[in-house]
Amino acid sequence: MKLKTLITAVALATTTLCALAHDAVEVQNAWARATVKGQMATGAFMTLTAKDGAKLVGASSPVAGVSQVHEMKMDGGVMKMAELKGGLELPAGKAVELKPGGYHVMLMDLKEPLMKDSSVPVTLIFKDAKGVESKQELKMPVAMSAPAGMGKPAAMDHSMHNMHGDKPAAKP
Ligand SMILES: [Cu+2]
Repeated sequence: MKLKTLITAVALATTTLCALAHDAVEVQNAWARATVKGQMATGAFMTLTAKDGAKLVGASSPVAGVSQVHEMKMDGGVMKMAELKGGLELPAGKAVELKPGGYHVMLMDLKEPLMKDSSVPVTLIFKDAKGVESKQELKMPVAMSAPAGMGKPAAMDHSMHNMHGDKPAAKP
């Protein structure tokens, strides 16, 4: 499991655009928002593509007491967020974006601040069409805001190959 985590993390940090073909759900552009001292919660963001369709039903992280799949929406003119009780639907082959202001993985009860330029382990829990649960371990880079180049359509242009020129966040 350790090795797989490392490979996933390095792949995320360097060649995010290359499909992680062995996983049922492809994870791209993952990052978590850095926190300041005393801040108890933050969001983690990414683009998920489930080849055969799946649901993101939960998450966990050693740095957070509670991790939930959240959505943000307008409610009577006020932006509110709440747990997506049934999980986040990932239609087959369709990229679903988790981003600030929309869906996100909420890390709560933080045990330590998330330092900018570090990385945070997050495990995503998926359910496939048959209801079979699978887990995917990631190491997400921690940043103040979406790293440059993220949030654009993946196939936009070839300069995207260099968008993760930053050093790999992974440590064994
Ligand atoms: Cu939230």
